[in-house]
Amino acid sequence: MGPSSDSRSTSPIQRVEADLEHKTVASMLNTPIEVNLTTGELSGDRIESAARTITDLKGLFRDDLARQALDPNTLVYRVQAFLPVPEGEEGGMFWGTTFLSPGLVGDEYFMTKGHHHLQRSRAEFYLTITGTGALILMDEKRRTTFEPMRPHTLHYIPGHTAHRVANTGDSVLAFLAAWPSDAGHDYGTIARVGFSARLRKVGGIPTLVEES
Ligand code: M6P
Ligand code: ZN
Repeated sequence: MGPSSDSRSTSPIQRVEADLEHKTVASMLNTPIEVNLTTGELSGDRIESAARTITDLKGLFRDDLARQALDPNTLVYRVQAFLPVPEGEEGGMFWGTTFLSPGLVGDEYFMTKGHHHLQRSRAEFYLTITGTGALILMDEKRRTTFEPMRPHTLHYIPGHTAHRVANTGDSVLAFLAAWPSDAGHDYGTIARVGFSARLRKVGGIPTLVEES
């Protein structure tokens, strides 16, 4: 046997260097997030989750008596998010999935709270995975419009535009979202003045009805 196969031939310094190299390689191995493109579900150990029940959404719908008549634990939507940098930090990106249940409160479709971005200029993408619905957009002049959402539709939400999603179908509406890490959420403005129109089921058809 030659000296190279004898462990005693490796000096302590060489052994430490070999260990360090091993640790460096190990610390460079990040486990990526996985996106199930059939359901929209995100998985991985850095995913955060939040849920909104019909009770959490007091004040959101036009007909509060109809809201109160529903089971208080009814899940309206849940959100998964991958926030790789702290919220508010400039230059990063966030990724999320929203799962919006089907349902009505009176004649108004189940919907997300909706928000402006705190930094008004920040834009966002939504990509529908499954289900049908509507992306409701309101510009700075309070003009409200909507875009139909169905599997594989991609929606660009420009800056300075409030946005919310309603489920107009009878199955879960799941959509992916990507937005800048410094966008932030301004819910207060919507809570105070709302959108100028609501998406209601009129004669069986989703219709934007101006607020009186
Ligand atoms: C998308 C993104 C998120 C948002 C979520 C639910 O996933 O726009 O930033 O939080 O929808 O919408 P909301 O915050 O209006 O309840
Ligand atoms: Zn947004």
